[in-house]
Amino acid sequence: MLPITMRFFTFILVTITLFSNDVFAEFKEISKKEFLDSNLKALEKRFDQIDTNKDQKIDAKENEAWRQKVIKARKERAAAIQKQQAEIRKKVDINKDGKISKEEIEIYKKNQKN
Ligand SMILES: [Ca+2]
Ligand SMILES: [Ca+2]
Repeated sequence: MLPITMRFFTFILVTITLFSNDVFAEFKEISKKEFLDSNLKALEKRFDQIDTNKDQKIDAKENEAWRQKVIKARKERAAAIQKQQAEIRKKVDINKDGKISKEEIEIYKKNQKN
């Protein structure tokens, strides 16, 4: 792959990531207490999700089940991103030769702006 194509797909990937998570959703400021409190809540929620039998302990079985769940979610997310990338690649590759030319990138960018 040409470096420019790689840069382009990095750009697309970043764009997808930014629009799918509200990474830069209006952020004002947060105090240390607010930060810790919100993270503590998130941690507590996470604990409750892992502790499926609600005995207030995480045993090896629950830990492994959670680990598998996290791995599965990551794989699904990676597959979804790959699918999105493939779809974009298909759209960009106007002449369907399986390669992305500089011109095709320029046309795609231009169409994105409109
Ligand atoms: Ca438990
Ligand atoms: Ca092409």
